[in-house]
Amino acid sequence: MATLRTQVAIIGAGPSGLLLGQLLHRHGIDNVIVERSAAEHVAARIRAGVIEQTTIELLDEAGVGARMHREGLPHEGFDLAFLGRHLRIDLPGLTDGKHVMVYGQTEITRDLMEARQAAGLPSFYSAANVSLHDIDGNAPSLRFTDAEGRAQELHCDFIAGCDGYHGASRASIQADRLRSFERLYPFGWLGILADVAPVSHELIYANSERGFALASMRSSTRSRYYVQVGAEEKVEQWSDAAFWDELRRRLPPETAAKVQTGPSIEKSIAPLRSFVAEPMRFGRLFLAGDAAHIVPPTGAKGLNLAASDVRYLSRALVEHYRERSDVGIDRYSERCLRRVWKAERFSWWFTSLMHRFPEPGGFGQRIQEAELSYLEGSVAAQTALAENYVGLPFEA
Ligand code: RFL
Ligand code: PHB
Repeated sequence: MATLRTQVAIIGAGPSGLLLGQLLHRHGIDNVIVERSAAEHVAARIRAGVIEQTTIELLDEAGVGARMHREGLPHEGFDLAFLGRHLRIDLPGLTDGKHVMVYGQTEITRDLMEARQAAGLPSFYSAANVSLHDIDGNAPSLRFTDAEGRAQELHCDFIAGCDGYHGASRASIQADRLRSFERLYPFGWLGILADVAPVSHELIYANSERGFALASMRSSTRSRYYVQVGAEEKVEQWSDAAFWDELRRRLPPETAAKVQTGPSIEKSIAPLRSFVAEPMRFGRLFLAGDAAHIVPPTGAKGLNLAASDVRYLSRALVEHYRERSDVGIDRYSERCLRRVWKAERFSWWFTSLMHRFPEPGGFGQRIQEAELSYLEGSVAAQTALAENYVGLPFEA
């Protein structure tokens, strides 16, 4: 067995793991990333699109913001469409000047992977059977099989579990030390990516009789659209033509008439789920990002929450190594969870507001209509939506 040593062993090369690695490197802290998938697979995943100001700042701090500032699209508002009406949420107007940026997770991942490679930082892609050892002692380690089939042992001071919802980190915690909270929604999102101009220069979240739809984008020539589908539906059941027809039925008629269609570059269904695992630290293991929590994508919070965990974790580790203080480490879980639960609340609320729920009696439907109508007439309600959408401030 080959033996290696580093300060921080990072499991997972999603945005959490890659961003953490880059921030630690900038502070002179050694780290090794161990990732189950091949690098090409990681680089090709299509996911999030909207990033908050605080995430933009963190990417700058990691030294990977240049292309984002050149190619990302600053967005100052979005539209809610419902009941034949629509409401524009003016982000800077409601939040004292804040906005968001549309820049794909795929691009962020690419920028981070390139920066990591340029800095010559060690990463093991296509690593199999990653296991965690001695997280409660002072000398934790990871074992895995590398891409060439060699057994590897990686000794470290800390392990960062950045391996997503289905990863090995959370799964390695004894059940009685972990408390999980979960809500499943009776639907998923069918998403399509296509090289056609977006139907509008801002995002449109539509609540229609046929279900939710979202018009988003990646650039002025690339669109990202989603429609709510039943939890049991399969992507194979959806031809591109069927998708475009359904999307147009759910958007306001004048918008639907302008939708440009084309072949899909990517098409997939994501189930919708809310999930939180507590705590987020076990001895020398820290969970970050989707490994610890999932939000339904409606609020565009998943990637941003991952970045917020990484912000707390990178600062805690810098304090540990530079200032010999473990305050940040000891408070990591509690600090993250306060922000996580607020984003969980917002994502659940926005999902409940905009989707159609299979529900007998129609009470929930009327409440939804009342809430939308309240939002229309209340600057206070719009402010609450806007301040959550642009991202809540960090605690001191
Ligand atoms: P990831 O991205 O899942 O990365 C985890 C990595 O760990 C690897 N891994 C393992 N490695 C080693 N050993 C194991 N046993 C392993 N098991 C797994 C995986 O291969 C992977 O590379 O988690 P991370 O880094 O925490 O990042 C989280 C984000 O990816 C996620 O929250 C967002 O994509 C959520 N999300 C959105 N977030 C936003 O902030 N704004 C959005 O607009 C937004 N839209 C979305 C979304 C997610 C979506 N889907 C598909 C779930 C839209 C969609 C449709
Ligand atoms: C996306 O463009 O993928 C996207 C945008 C906004 C969301 C979710 C996903 O709320």
